[in-house]
Amino acid sequence: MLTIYYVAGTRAIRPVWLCEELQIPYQRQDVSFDPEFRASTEWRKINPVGKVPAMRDGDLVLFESCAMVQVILDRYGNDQLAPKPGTNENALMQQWSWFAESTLARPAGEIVNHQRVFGKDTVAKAIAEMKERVRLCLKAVDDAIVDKEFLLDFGFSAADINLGYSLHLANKYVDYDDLVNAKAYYERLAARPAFQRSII
Ligand SMILES: N[C@@H](CCC(=O)N[C@@H](CS)C(=O)NCC(=O)O)C(=O)O
Repeated sequence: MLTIYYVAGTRAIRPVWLCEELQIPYQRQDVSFDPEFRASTEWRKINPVGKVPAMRDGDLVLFESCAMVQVILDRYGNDQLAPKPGTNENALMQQWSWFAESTLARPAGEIVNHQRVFGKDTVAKAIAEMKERVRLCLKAVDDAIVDKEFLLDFGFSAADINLGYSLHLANKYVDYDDLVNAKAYYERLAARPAFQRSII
């Protein structure tokens, strides 16, 4: 049985959302986000840098949420939610998935980390700089989604799941009501029943 190690609000939402969209069997195992647990030998065997999420499928243990999304698609996707490998549409799915984690979620995640570590001693300039980086990404999404329901002409895909989580994260820290296309796109994604099931 596919197991997703889950903490609410984290990138565990991505693989859980995908399983819910695909309607495949999986088990959600809630784990602690407590730093002590994440530093434990037990957890470090699963995620060597003590982050969340992780996934187990038989002998396979994985960290990195977007890799989990791709592996679930490859193993259980049945050709759904992803354009054929090698096509331009698939290339765009890869592009937006990498963008979601390595370009948008990176500064958004650093806002979270910075606030968690420094508490009331946060460096306002550092937070402002990271918010600017997030805004730049949100503007790119806003421009890309004009007159489109989802990122790809293919329709709803794993790219929307990967980016949807990053928007969910950014939404908590950066105001982007003025980016009406990006905002409406996030609201469309957030209204999906499978997304709703992934956040509770
Ligand atoms: N690129 C990793 C990022 C994992 C990550 O940063 N997870 C956050 C929660 S969403 C975390 O565990 N943060 C704790 C920390 O960095 O100390 C992924 O996509 O799985």
